[in-house]
Amino acid sequence: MADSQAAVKQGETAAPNKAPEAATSAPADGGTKCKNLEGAMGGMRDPSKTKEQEESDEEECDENELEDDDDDDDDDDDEEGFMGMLQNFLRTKLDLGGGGEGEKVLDEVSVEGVVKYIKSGKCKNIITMAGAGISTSAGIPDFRSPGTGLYCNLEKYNLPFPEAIFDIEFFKVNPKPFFVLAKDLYPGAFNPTPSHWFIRLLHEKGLLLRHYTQNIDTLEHVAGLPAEKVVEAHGTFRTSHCIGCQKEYTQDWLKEEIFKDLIPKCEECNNLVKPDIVFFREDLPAKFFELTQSDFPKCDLLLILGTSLTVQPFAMLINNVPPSCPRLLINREKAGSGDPMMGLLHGMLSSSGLALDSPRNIRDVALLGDCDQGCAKLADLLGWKDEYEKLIPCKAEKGEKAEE
Ligand code: CNA
Repeated sequence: MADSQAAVKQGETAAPNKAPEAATSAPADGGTKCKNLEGAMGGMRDPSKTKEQEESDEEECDENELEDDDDDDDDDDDEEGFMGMLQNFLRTKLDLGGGGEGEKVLDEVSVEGVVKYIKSGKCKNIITMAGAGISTSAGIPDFRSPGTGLYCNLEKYNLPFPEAIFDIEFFKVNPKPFFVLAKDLYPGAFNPTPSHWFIRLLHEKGLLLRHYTQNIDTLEHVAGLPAEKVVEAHGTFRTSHCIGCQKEYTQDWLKEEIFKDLIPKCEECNNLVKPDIVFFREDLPAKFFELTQSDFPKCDLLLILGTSLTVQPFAMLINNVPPSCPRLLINREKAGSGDPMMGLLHGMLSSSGLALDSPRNIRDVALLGDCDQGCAKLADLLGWKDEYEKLIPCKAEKGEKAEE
């Protein structure tokens, strides 16, 4: 993955469950410091650094920025992307620049209200935003679920804290846990879940503007979503690069190394080779910034599925839809009510994110529980049950057998 695209990095607003040793185990940063601090503008903190380390990094960052002319153009584009997100956020939340409170488009702020809205034909540009929760029923653990999430498997992967597995600085020092996980989760070993098939059905119905996913398991592709409909915000396993000389490697080459239990090393310079998935503190793909700019203003229904909405900048996208756009969260827990921008705005705002519990809520709905069940309920209420079940291979098979 190119290290030159975006100033906004992947990171978390909160870093629960950090082991104290995590604060000292990460190495001194080798060249990504400026970007880390720019990432911190989104309210993120580098989980492995102390405040003192961050301050000293900031000083070095300023110096590096003065020297680093080559990156200026890219940085300008990146800033535009980030500022666009910020402007949308402020327009929505502070009523700056027009629009005011959104119009009420749901007759009823409920799942039934959302279904009625979809059925009315007024809703034509649905964006889906997904996280690890849409893939847990395929057997891929998320980070946080009790009992199954990576939080509960720290010993298996020899991790000081769950996010370390996707932390670029941790990876440079100890890549083994990542490659053990990569073998466990390697694309091809899992099948799409009913939630993936529901998103595919939205596409078949001509309603899906774009699917934004934080997942790296490629299951939306296996479910047949065309590549142009999918934004893999946190990258993909399809290509890999040497983290030193940037030589590109194919998925087959990487797979062979991983399945031989080797740590993939560059044939040219012997540095580590890493799949192009975005680790914490790395750049998100340029496609993410380009498409969010054009897609979110057009969105007329946002479906948020299986995500804790804690990883930035992905999580803050929920604020980029128009003020009237309904937002439906399908998740085991209420997520997204916190304010991802508070770190930046230093308390200027009292609330943001989903307004699920606000008396002024006119558009946010939560369908709490299992994603697959939530999608099945939606399909049912929408009158799409038969089509939906025909799309899901195991259900379709059962249906055929029953007919025989
Ligand atoms: P997360 O922070 O682990 O949150 C998952 C959310 O989904 C939680 O709120 C859970 O309660 C909820 N959840 C879990 N299972 C279900 C279910 N069956 N039905 C409904 N809700 C459920 O994961 P996020 O995606 O929010 O965090 C983003 C990280 C996780 C990204 O950087 C990913 O790359 C990373 N990740 C991806 C995968 C994958 O590709 N499948 C797996 C694990 C982690």
